[in-house]
Amino acid sequence: MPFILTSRHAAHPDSGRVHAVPSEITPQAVYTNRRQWLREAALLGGGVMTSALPWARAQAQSAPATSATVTRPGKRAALSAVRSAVPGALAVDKLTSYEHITTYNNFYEFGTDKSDPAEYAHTLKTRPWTLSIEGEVGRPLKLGLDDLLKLGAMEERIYRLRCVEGWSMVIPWVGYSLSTLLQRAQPTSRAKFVEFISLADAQQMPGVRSSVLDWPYVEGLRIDEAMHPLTLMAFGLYGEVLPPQNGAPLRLVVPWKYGFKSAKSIVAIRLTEKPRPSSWMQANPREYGYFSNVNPTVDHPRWSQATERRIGEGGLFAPRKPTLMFNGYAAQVGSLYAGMDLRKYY
Ligand SMILES: Nc1nc2c(c(=O)[nH]1)N[C@H]1C(S)=C(S)[C@@H](COP(=O)(O)O)O[C@H]1N2
Ligand SMILES: [Mo]
Repeated sequence: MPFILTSRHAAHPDSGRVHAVPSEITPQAVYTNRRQWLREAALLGGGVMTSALPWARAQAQSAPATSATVTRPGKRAALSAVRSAVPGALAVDKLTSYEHITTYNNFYEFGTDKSDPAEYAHTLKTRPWTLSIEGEVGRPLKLGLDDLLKLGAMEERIYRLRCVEGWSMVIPWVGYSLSTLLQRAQPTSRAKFVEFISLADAQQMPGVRSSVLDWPYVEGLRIDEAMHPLTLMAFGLYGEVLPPQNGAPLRLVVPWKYGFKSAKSIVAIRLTEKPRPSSWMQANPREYGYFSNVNPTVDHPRWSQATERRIGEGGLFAPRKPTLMFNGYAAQVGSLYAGMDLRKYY
């Protein structure tokens, strides 16, 4: 399915980004399997398999992409990972510093200032933690954090994060594709949408006593978006477990959508036949739609979305960067929206 460029997109200076690099043209299954195999070979090290196949070892060693390279700058527990082989999962942009990623946050359950989550989220108790997967599934699940951490192979994914407010970061997440988790629950044929529900506990989260949003924080994706390999269940960043302000112990990351789609501190995932309006849609239906794909050609009613400010790069007066269609992930996700009017479905 080709991604249909409207004349509006074609006219935009960023439209040249709607292309694929060779690794992304290789059928994904082939590419992923090859990388997976190389990774397994690398993990086996001097074991039976590689000594039986000396060329395999040489190949594995010449593939530095198999182990994570981002070093730990914080003081939290390590969460080791391999470099992701999912096409598009390793942005080459300069990483935003750990300091900026963990002190400039949106997490309204802890207050509405950017500095509130870093200041107040230490009261969040992340163990024990249970995630429930429910609704249109053959096998409803209740999973504890230790089970969740073991459920899939942890990958390092370097994603751009674009907030609807017009700022962006580049974050090295650690986690695995949401599809790994959803498949365990065996979605039924009626599962068309997926809801993500964050914890809302006023004891631990002072912001939940305010009425800025209807709690719990709820977000949602169409099932094909949820199953896309780039959609990440994140447990860590910078090679460590998530700090509370970034949505510990597990949060969603959907890199081609505005940041608010990526719900933090999730306690339930519900598969449904019909979409449910998200917290932001309820708060302001005129300003926030269901899809919220990053799109430089569709402005927010109160500001332009054509450009963005990269946090940590030059401050308020630095030149703004052009915002990319689907946040630069058009080659990977554009086909999900083929034929859709992205002005109408914003
Ligand atoms: N539960 C919950 N999830 C949330 C939010 C929130 O307020 N509550 N804010 C969203 C917004 S607006 C953004 S930009 C990202 C910010 O993620 P970060 O602080 O890890 O960069 O989280 C999103 N997820
Ligand atoms: Mo945001």
